[in-house]
Amino acid sequence: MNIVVCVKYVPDAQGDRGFESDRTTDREGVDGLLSELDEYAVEEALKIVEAGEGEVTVLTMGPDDAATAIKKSLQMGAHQGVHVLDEAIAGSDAVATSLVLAEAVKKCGDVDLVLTGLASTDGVMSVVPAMLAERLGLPQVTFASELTVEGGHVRIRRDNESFSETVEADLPAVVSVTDQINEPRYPSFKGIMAAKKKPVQTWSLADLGVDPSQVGLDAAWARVEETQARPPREAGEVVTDEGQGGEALADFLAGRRLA
Ligand SMILES: Cc1cc2nc3c(=O)[nH]c(=O)nc-3n(C[C@H](O)[C@H](O)[C@@H](O)COP(=O)(O)OP(=O)(O)OC[C@H]3O[C@@H](n4cnc5c(N)ncnc54)[C@H](O)[C@@H]3O)c2cc1C
Repeated sequence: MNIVVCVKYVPDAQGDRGFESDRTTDREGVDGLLSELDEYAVEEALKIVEAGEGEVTVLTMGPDDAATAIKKSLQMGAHQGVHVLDEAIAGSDAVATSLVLAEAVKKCGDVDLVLTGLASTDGVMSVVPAMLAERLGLPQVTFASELTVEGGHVRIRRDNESFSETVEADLPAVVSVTDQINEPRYPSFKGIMAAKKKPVQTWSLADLGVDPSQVGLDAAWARVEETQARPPREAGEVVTDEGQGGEALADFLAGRRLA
């Protein structure tokens, strides 16, 4: 079972995130890391391969620093990495991202399963997996909170508020997983040392046969027109309970039409 896991390098959500003058995400001004939701996809791939056989390849598209996302995945146990790195990619939207990732998956050769996170923690569009499946001509099943691979099929459970459904697709397939699916492992000391020797290939757009005019900000189908920082949170109202706490709470909720 050869699995490709798409992993994105994103600005740390704990940092003070901002935008460039062209309103693309500022990726230099704040530390980046492997998108936390992608750790679940890496963990699931490792579990599948450990229960049988095969290899896990992690694939990222992003600037130099995106190698950090590959490194963390290799430390967790992935076997190899692919980094698509090309200046023309900067400013790409989800449509262009899916094009580049699809061509990279094809170049990886015989792939049985493509796993992704539920969404990146920066763009949070949740559309790249579906676009990727369309471009690869593969079935896609999304939002998996449980996953089994058996006899050439992948079976997943999707949960929503009122019911759960079980969905099956033939392999190869593209599957996005939620943060309910597993508990991602921390890299062990052994894993950190082993990662240093694992192969990472760097591919350009030319290596993938992608025309640079199809990617980047100028080719984006959607543009961010305006950004506004969310106003800082106002200090809460403190009520000292001197016997009237319940009433004060009821008034507070009623005043906001919450009760
Ligand atoms: C309204 C809106 C407008 C936007 N407009 C622009 C714009 O004009 N210009 C611009 O540059 N950007 C724009 N973006 C951002 C851009 O579309 C995303 O950053 C793009 O990389 C993919 O979408 P996403 O990150 O939300 O991925 P999602 O669809 O949320 O990602 C799902 C999964 O796909 C995988 N994945 C996604 N991206 C990568 C990657 N690069 N490498 C590896 N795996 C990946 C990960 O596994 C991830 O968990 C916009 C975003 C929004 C929400």
